[in-house]
Amino acid sequence: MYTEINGSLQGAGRRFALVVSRFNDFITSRLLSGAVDCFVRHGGDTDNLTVVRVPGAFEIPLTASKLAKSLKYDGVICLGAIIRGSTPHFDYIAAEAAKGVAQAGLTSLVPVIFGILTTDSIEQAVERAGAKSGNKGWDAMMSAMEMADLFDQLA
Ligand code: INI
Repeated sequence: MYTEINGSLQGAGRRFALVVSRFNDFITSRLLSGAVDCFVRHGGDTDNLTVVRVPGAFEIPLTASKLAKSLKYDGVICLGAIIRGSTPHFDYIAAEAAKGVAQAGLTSLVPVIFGILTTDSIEQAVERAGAKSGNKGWDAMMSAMEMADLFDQLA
């Protein structure tokens, strides 16, 4: 019989940092609302959340890395919106953001969650920020809670 380890979804007692980009704030503010709502609905206390604002998605990885390495948090959640339609250098920013967020987790060994939208249009971003395709901020918080509990079990 094998052993199976799963992370549970609980916010109680958890501390998370959220790195939120100001670029495309009309989207990222909705992602933040979704993440906070998810946390509270799973028993979390907003006093245990720290929100750090950065200019754009490009600045997210460095900031997430610093927060993760502080070891003050059970996880770091990265929220941003990179929209191709209005971004000639979309591919560079999107690639650096994805690579950098992964690296922040790998080098700190603290869960760092990718909640950065990369879409072709503003409409697609709106859909993923609380309209018809859910809210990626909510999803990111779910992943953070699951990973935090999983890492407690693996410790
Ligand atoms: N930053 C974003 O978060 N999303 C974007 O769509 C975007 N566009 O369109 O360029 C964007 N650019 C800013 C970038 O992230 C940096 O903040 C900037 O280049 C300074 O380093």
